[in-house]
Amino acid sequence: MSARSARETPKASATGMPEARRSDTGAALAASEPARIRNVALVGHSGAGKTMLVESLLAATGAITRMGSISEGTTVGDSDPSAIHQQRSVSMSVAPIAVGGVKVNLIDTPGYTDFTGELRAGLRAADAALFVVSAVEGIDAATVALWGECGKVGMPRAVVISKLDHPRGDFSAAVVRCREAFGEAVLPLYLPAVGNAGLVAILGAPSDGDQAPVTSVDEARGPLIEGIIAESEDETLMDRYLGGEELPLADLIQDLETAVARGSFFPVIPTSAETGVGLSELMDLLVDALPSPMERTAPAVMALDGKSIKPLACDPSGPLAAEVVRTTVDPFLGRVCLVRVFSGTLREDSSIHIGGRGLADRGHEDHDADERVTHLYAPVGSGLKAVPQCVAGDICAISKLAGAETGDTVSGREAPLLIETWNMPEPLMPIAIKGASRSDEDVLAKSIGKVAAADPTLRLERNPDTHQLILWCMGEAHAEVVLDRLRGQGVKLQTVDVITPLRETFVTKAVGHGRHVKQSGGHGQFAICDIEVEPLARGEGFAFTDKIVGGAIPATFVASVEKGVRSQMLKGVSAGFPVVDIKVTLVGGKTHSVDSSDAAFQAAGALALREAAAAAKMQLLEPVSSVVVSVPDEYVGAVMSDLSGRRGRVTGTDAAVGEGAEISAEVPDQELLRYAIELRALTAGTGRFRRAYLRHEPVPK
Ligand SMILES: Nc1nc2c(ncn2[C@@H]2O[C@H](COP(=O)(O)OP(=O)(O)OP(=O)(O)O)[C@@H](O)[C@H]2O)c(=O)[nH]1
Ligand SMILES: [Mg+2]
Repeated sequence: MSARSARETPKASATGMPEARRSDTGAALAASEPARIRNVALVGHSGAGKTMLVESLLAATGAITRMGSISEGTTVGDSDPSAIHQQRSVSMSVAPIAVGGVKVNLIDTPGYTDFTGELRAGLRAADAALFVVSAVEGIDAATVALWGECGKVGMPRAVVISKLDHPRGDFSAAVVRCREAFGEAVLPLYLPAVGNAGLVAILGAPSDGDQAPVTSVDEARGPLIEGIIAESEDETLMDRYLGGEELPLADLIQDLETAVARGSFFPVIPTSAETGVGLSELMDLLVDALPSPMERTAPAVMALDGKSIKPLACDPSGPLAAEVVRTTVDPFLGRVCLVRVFSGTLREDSSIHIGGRGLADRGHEDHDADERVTHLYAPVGSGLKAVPQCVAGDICAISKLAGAETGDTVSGREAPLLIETWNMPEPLMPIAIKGASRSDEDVLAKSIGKVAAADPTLRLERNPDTHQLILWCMGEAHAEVVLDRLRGQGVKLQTVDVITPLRETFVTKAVGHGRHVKQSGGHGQFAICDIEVEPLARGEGFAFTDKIVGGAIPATFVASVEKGVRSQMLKGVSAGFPVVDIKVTLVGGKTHSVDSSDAAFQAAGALALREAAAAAKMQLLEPVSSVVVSVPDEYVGAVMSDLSGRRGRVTGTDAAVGEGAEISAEVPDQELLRYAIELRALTAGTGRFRRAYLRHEPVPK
């Protein structure tokens, strides 16, 4: 098949087996113009074969001399130690191939849910998505949801059925499942030949050299032609076709390619990374049918003051607007930023402005800095090849940018711009870590900032109540990557149980007598105070009143009593958790003219509170969060009953938001520690939730 080239060469390659691949590795690195660039993100469930597909395309175009393997950890895409260890991609990676003078940036994304942040970044850098569906395992619900999301933003898509060579691979069944999941506009352009020796084109007349397809081409041709015509802008085609007219192949192919680039028709190509079947046809499709960056709308930009600016065109001579889609820390090159250029041209030795906004809640303060591009590279997986420039539409890497983080905008120093960041997923699974020793704590404190700066799906929290260092992660696999990165920086650390920050309060009134008297030898200590403690309403915190009559305790020492009470409240009185929501009234006491002091009254105040607590009925309070879960309708029942199993109170359901439902509930934090992964298991990966601290509530007995 051949799209734009079909117009130049009337005999499209779709009529037969495509010729052997031309290789042009030089052109793969630096594109000269946007029209000769394609950015395609490979997406689909974990294990579908995305990384191997990229590997086989790199080998087929001569970019690498031999294919690596996942099990040996030798692929271009998965070179991260965590990826090798986990035997799956843990981050996005970009590798360019040259196909007939066109630079195709293959953006491999991880399929595992923990790494959706990387998937989002990959899609941001892409102009089209290639859904890789395994002929063995099929499609998961998260991939179906992603298809829908791409549909909403009109992203052009194509489908690759992978692992054709696999003994259990079933192409026809995979196509049926794709059409059920993705819709009727998904149709194969080729069929596998008997024995998977090659592909047979469905469009066009069979030639002598064609091999026998496994199923009838004639049966597949009708629906394909009708599918193309249905999406064609030429409304006369259908009548001509129904009237029995043989439509010119070149016209059909042109219509097909237009529909693909527009995101209304989705071709399916069978492939095997193992045997190389289908790679050539896939490359033709990528170049001919997928849109160039010029055909896609760039994200909205604004000036630094927030004023919006007219949309930017993908023009190498326009103002520079680029976005950091990924950041890594290289031991030699320092911070390496993967950048998608939307407008203008990035050049070596040029001055740029770097700005980031809107991620302060994850520990990434808003920032602005002028920096210099010293080195520009074309990324090839984790490898970097120096290039002099990067034009609009292309993807490159910049090293040694001191302050740049994922999501930042790179623009010209004279006309700084801001691109609104894409939607990044919120990390919702906490893990607590600490250094193995005190000196490791110091190394940890330094390294953790670096690791967090490179990963917007990681949030750090130093819990003020428990003093634990909490890493909010996307899930266990993500946590493992974060820990690997920290250990890679030489930190010896251990994970510990997350402590839920409980609090304590008084349920009944009580009095406390604080007597701190030490008068044997030397300067003595003398302080006596009597307090009454009574419960306050939830959330009211602390109130202190002085009801002493006759100056039994002078005002300065009244303040000392209050200080002592407050510090005891922070330390806790029985269970070691802070005391909240109490009113303390100072009702009496005694002072000594020489031996009384601030310290003595603080000690007496603290003691009085402990005494009162011992006499009162106390209660533990636990944090409760408001949780909003979004799920497809079929999971609503399961999610609701699971929430009540977590001591949650469902406060409402809303079915009106798009497809699926939103369930609101109030759930104790203790029950949410692993909800990020448990909800996923409960809903086949389709459930999402957000949470916000609500209040502390009594822990049920
Ligand atoms: N037989 C066969 N196996 C394949 C093929 N492609 C990939 N595999 C195997 O399938 C497994 C998963 O392949 P990957 O390329 O890592 O899959 P992925 O889609 O990148 O997975 P994630 O990175 O987790 O999203 C590996 O063991 C591959 O060797 C293929 O064409 N044929
Ligand atoms: Mg992979």
